[in-house]
Amino acid sequence: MSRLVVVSNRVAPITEGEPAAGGLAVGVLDALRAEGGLWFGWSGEVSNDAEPMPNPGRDVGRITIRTIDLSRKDYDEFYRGFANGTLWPVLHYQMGLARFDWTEFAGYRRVNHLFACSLAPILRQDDLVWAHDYHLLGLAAALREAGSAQRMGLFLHTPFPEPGVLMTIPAHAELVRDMAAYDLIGFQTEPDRTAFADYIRRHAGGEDAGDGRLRAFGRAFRTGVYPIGVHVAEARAEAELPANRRQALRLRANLHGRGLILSVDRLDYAKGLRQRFLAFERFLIATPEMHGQVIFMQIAPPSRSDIQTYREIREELEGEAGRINGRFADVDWVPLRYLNRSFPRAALMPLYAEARVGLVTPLRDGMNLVAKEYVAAQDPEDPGVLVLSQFAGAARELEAALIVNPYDEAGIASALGQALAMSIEERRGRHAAMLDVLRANSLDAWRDRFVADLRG
Ligand code: GDG
Repeated sequence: MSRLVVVSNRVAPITEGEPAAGGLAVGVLDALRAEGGLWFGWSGEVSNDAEPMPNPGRDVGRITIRTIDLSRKDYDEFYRGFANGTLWPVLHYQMGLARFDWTEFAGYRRVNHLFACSLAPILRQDDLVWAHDYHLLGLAAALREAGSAQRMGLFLHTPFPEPGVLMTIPAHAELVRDMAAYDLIGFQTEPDRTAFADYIRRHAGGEDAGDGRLRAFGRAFRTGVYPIGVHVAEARAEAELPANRRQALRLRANLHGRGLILSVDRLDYAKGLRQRFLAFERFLIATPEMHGQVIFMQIAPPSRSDIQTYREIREELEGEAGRINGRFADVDWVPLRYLNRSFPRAALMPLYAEARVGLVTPLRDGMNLVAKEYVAAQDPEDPGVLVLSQFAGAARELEAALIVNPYDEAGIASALGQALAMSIEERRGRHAAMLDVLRANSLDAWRDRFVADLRG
């Protein structure tokens, strides 16, 4: 059987016998562990050399890890520049926060070529190449230029925006032409796939041959929808494991029976944290009887902190948290707990299980695994309520959540009231419906379907 070669911007630090950190890493590792394979990507190191040499390969069980370092110029133009300064905001419909610079776009393409030049010589003829995410839209095109003819697939973890939004990036045509060099492009939801197909038809002179097949730029390729999932039973088991519950028990003792609203997000403007803080404030204004009865805890590990827009959102949130607490706190109650730090994954699941409400309100999100983990971690006999943004990919599947518009502070405030007052029968019913969907669209199903379609 053909070997699986996974390419992602970062190769997650993995150690044999230890669980991996996040959704992508878990999904990729499962795939590689099952059949063995190669994982290729950036080491996370920025080198002082202008042209760093590839690092020596390393085997972890049946997985071979190959990494390259980036030069300072690559890091600035590719990673901080086009990938996270242009693509990330535009893919999340935040055009006002995006910048564009042709030099950075050239740097983005250069790094895609750098990946391709290091990878092409170690590829075997019948390898399957599975690239991940918005950093590598140009990898297949670069590999083809380097003479690689293997089957290549891309899974985009972010949303794909409507053509008018994508076209705010001056290099949109080059980007999409590069993407067409893949044999399979996977999206999180049908609207993402449709937006891409619309662009191909209306702006790239291509055609839609039906059944996800597209033709453009002299190539035929496939698109499909593969909603990423979670390991459902594992999340619940981790939530119940005594060794994981240390923090959760401390939290419970400290809540004194107050209802907990919990949010967990990388500190990113696309996650809608500011609007969420204001919605919580709106809730406190509207329900004085809940003062002293409820606590909102926001866990927000810092992310991409060397990018200006990310520093700004961090300062802004610190200001808002202080202001809201200053306005409402009492001698024995502080309504908002803002934790600007990360937790071990194992400790997160029991924290989800403690929360009466999981508040997940991104402005846009490809999927949002926190929403799915929150549901999976609940006790089915006494589950909490998920309040979920209509603009998270997860809302396409988790229809039994309380669906809100993340820009509607009053709407979120009212959903919080509804969630906190919900009867146990209704909570159980909604939770069971969501659990069914999570089981059907598990992380295993995501990986197996993508790899099977890529094998084609
Ligand atoms: C991208 C897309 C898509 C969070 N805090 C901690 C921690 N986490 C873990 C969560 C979850 C993961 O990180 C975050 O996943 P999300 O899906 O919520 O968001 P992104 O990071 O933006 O992921 C997204 C995803 O890719 C997969 O395709 O769903 O739309 O943007 O698993 O649990 N993990 C640990 N400590 C923390 O403090 N260990």
